[in-house]
Amino acid sequence: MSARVLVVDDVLPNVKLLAAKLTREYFDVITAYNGPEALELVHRESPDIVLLDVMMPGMDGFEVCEKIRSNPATMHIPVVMVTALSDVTDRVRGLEAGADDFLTKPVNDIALFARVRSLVRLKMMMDEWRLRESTSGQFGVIERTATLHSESHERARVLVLEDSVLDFEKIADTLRRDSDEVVCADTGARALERAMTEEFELVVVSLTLLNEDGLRFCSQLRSHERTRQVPILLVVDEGDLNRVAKGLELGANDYVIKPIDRNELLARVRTQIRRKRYQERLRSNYEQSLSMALTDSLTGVFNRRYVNAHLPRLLERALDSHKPVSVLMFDIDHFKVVNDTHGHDVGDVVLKEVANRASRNLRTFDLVARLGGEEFVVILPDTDGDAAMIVAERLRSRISDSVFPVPNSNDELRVTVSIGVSVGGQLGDTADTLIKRADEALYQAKRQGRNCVVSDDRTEDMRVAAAPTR
Ligand code: GH3
Ligand code: MG
Repeated sequence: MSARVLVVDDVLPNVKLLAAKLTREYFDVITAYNGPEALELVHRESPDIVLLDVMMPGMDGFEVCEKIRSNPATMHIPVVMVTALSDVTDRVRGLEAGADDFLTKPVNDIALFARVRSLVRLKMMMDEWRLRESTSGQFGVIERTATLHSESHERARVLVLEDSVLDFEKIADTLRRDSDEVVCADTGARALERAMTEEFELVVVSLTLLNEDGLRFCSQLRSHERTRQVPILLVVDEGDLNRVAKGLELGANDYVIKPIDRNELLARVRTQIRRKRYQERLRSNYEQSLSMALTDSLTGVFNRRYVNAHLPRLLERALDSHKPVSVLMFDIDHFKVVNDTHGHDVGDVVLKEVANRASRNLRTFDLVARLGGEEFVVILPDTDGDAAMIVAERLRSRISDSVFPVPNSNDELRVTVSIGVSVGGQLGDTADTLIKRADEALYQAKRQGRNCVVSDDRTEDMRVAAAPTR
């Protein structure tokens, strides 16, 4: 994984040393010697991560970090503060300024590289989600997502794997300040069982368990689909940085060192929970807008865009499997009269009910779509002309045989549809020709007096040829 790292420090040898180490690990390094220069590079070069010194003349690291965080164009870039300050209050101040981590010089190389890699990996994943969300947002159906920093961090459900009652109590007591619900498990097996059956927004894993290695549990969490995305925060003894590095490689997101400082724990937990919620929001917006882009908002059935994408694929498959695909095209008869007599709103209700009746009377893998206006299409995979005619006839009668209630009135409506049928799945059949043939058959049905089913000529020929001779 190659990534661009911005190293910021006012002391030249510090920059050189860190840059050399990172270059040796194949990172692409850029450097800045003061706050304003760092901000300019952040804008111009959009690095994947910033390693930021805190004490610099003029603008210090806290301020640089706050500025990066307050600009929507740069707020997603991970920032690690690397500093001679070792006071817990400085560390908490750094985390509160929005830093993802706060490392004290001299920095352990293994821990640093592992940290950089895991933050860069996370950033790339988030970038991917943001990109997808913004693409899907171009369909204009979803309100833009709030920012990472406007997410709430309270009332999370947290699972803690810890076998020391004292340590668990300290963690739980701290997290309850944010009204979190904290659940304890004292073995990896019990923790895994709960993680697989319940929802958690964060898992805290102690690496100081007496009888087992907490990293095994981390690796199990990452290998199951259900728990792959849950953030993991490690709790480690000082001097155990090699295992921290291993944990970050395995996919843990962050760590705190014992003895735990409550404010630091809280700051790190909040970051993880916010990020998790933000990511969930991006993902659900994306999925929602995708489904909205492919469905008809009035009736909830698929739209023309989906048919255009899906029918060609069904035809390809039909060619391979030698199974036909049938298309029913139907249109409400004299729908204009419904609108003119009862109003557009009642017209809409009729459209919904027609879509409903069609969907309810088909197999689950058949597909109903509204092409526009009062015109619908039904696609029936693995269905020949005879079967398609039976389905079409059933559909026609389900719509015409029982009346449609008119909302807010005692009136009832009788609605009928005309249906055209075509069958494809042979070489040369395309989605366009199949739909066109069904459309021509539909036109014939209208001419024959409406409320009836007609198949197109080719489909009719195939049915006659396939019929048993008497
Ligand atoms: P035919 O039997 O020949 O199909 O006659 P028709 O009246 O159904 O056909 P025509 O094409 O003349 O009229 C279709 C009407 O459908 C006109 C249009 O206002 C109405 N319509 C199209 N889309 C919508 C919609 O989303 N809601 C409502 N309520 N009406 C719609
Ligand atoms: Mg019509």
